[in-house]
Amino acid sequence: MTDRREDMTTLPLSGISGRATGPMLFISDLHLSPGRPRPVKLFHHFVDTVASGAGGLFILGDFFEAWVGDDELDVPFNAAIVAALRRLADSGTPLFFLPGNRDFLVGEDFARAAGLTMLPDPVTIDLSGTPTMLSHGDLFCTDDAAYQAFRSQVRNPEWQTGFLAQPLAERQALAKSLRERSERAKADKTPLIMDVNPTAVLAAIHAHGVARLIHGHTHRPARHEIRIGEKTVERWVLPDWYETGGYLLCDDSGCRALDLSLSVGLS
Ligand code: LP5
Ligand code: MN
Repeated sequence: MTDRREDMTTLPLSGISGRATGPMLFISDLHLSPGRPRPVKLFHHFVDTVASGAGGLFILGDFFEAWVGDDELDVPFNAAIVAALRRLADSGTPLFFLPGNRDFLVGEDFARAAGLTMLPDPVTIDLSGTPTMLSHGDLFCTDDAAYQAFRSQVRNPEWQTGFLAQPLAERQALAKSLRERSERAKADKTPLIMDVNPTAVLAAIHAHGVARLIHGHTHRPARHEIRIGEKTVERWVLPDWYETGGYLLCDDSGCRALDLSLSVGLS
């Protein structure tokens, strides 16, 4: 599989549009897997309630706990999730998917089955007149040199072709052992090393001329303000969905973070 998405850093600001009415919603880091039922329950509530009236839904990576190739579509757990996305798309909510470090191997078969549009990382869109950069966020974790070296390796198209040629069960086993290795590696890293690097964030903001950045990955939900001369740039960090789940809602009046379990009455 080639990963040309990596080369395409921006789309025309007018390149993405949603329903004429309805807010744009942003989610990431659901980490959906059969072994973790709560995010799955939250996801189905979200689709049936909040997302069904949205102008567009942007999924900014780590939607799945791990995705080792589009033959994962045949796994019944994944098929049910993809069917829910498809119903949402068919009901009129445009869906966009920007992969994360857990699901960068989603491909065209997945996109077709779910009825969504794949996005490169990063990508710039026009949100009610505000140029906004979307990213999973791991790109900005430049202090984590071991991770960035690993990232370069697995985002390499030749590496991906070789990996995808292996049987599904072997890929799943490799991903499992890599997860364990990653957890051990993280235990030796400081929280600061695993956060975004402010200089990398600033450089991307300058390079893309945006006034807002929305990303996930770090699981540290927040709204940060970055002062650049007279200008204030917003950096929104999306939450994971392990416990409560949450999403960012943006409309003509700006963006606000909403707690999903409160809005759907889950406890
Ligand atoms: O995912 P998270 O948030 O817990 O940690 C990330 C970084 N870790 C990863 C690895 C993923 O968790 C592994 C899961 C991948 C599933 C699907 C992939 C399909 C391909 C599978 C290929 C076998 O992304 C972690 C960061 C952290 O975010 C914070 O930013 O620190 O990075 C690491 O832990 C990486 C280690 O520092 C270095 C790992 C070296 C492993 C070398 C293996 C070389 C072989 C490569 C191919 C098998
Ligand atoms: Mn991530």
